[in-house]
Amino acid sequence: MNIQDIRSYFPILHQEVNGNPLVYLDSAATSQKPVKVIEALDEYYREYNSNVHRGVHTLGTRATDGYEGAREKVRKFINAKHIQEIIFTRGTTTSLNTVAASYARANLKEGDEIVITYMEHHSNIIPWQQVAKSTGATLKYIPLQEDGTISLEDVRNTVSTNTKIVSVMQVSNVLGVINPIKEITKIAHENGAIMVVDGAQSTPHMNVDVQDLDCDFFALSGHKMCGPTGIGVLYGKKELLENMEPVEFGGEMIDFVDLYDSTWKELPWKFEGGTPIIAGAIGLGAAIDFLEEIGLDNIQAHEHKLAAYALNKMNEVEGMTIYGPKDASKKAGVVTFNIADVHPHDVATVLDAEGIAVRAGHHCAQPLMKWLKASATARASFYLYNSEDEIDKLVEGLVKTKEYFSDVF
Ligand code: 7TS
Repeated sequence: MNIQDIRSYFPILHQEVNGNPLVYLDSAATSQKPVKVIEALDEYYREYNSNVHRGVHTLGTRATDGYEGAREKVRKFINAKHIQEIIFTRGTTTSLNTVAASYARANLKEGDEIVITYMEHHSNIIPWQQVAKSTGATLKYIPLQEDGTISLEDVRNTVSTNTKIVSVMQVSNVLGVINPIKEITKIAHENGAIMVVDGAQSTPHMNVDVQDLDCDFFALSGHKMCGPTGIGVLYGKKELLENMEPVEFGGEMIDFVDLYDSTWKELPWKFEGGTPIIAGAIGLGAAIDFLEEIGLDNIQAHEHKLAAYALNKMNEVEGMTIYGPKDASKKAGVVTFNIADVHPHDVATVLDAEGIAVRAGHHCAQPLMKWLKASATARASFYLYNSEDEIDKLVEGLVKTKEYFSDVF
């Protein structure tokens, strides 16, 4: 993987921010977009913008082919068995909410349990809190080990035959931890529960095979994997989706509408009410082509190298606290940290003046922050276009930040 070649595909990277070359280390929030994706969107709007599944006119047919072609690309990308199992949504948040609103509300009752972990993103916590409130089910948390990883023993101790849903992120957006989803799924199934996976941070960075994981639902966001914002996917096993009610009702998702009752289209369209996210899906398809050309294995190996390099270099900075596993082999390309007593927002502000973009805050994981005993942290997240040089700049920036604040106080 030649990093200069890779960087040349991302026009946004070639600019100065505050008088310095941009160092973009916030890809866990959203990734940058390669020319291929930008051009796919441009081409759609310039040449064949049209609604889908409607008419017979040429532009409409081309738009429908583009939209449905993108679905097949997603199916292949995550190795789903059937095209009907791929539902386009607005993103991971919408996908998880769909499972909660449709499957969970219909199937859970008092005495049932939903099991999640302390490291989940808010979008994999709050929908289950709401389900618990409305059905009387109980929400339970799998605890974390000292280094922020999950032990299967703790999974076995938390999941029981009362558990109906286990929902776990595949990769943590804060700790970078990669969770053993296949093994957790096995434990869920042994107890008669279904397995939901938040794949927002895994699909951009590693090969995902939903059949091999054997999970029942899987959620992803296009914008984190080089695609446009506003498009995501809910994968669900066909036999489950077939028995679920839609969450949104209106155009596109109906078969026949009478005065007092209606019937739904077949899968996957019964879950795609209204004019779908046509440009977004086509852009996501182009992003998948791009990622597959580079190779997810190559991307993961590159990020792994960057994470190891960053952990090493950052640990040398005095006063540095790094959260999560210190062993890079257990991590994706995310390093979350605090430096001495400097507030992470101040860290991010000083780094921004150097052209370095990192995120500061609670990262939409307040229960995890509580567990880490930190009100907020700074986070550097890497992707295929980042280099070791950029990590050197980050480390220089962190040394500067620390010196600046120790002079002030
Ligand atoms: N799940 C995980 C693990 C995430 O990291 C995010 C977004 C989401 C779900 C929600 O995805 P969305 O596309 O529906 O918004 N994470 C972050 C982040 O870490 N910084 O900004 C957004």
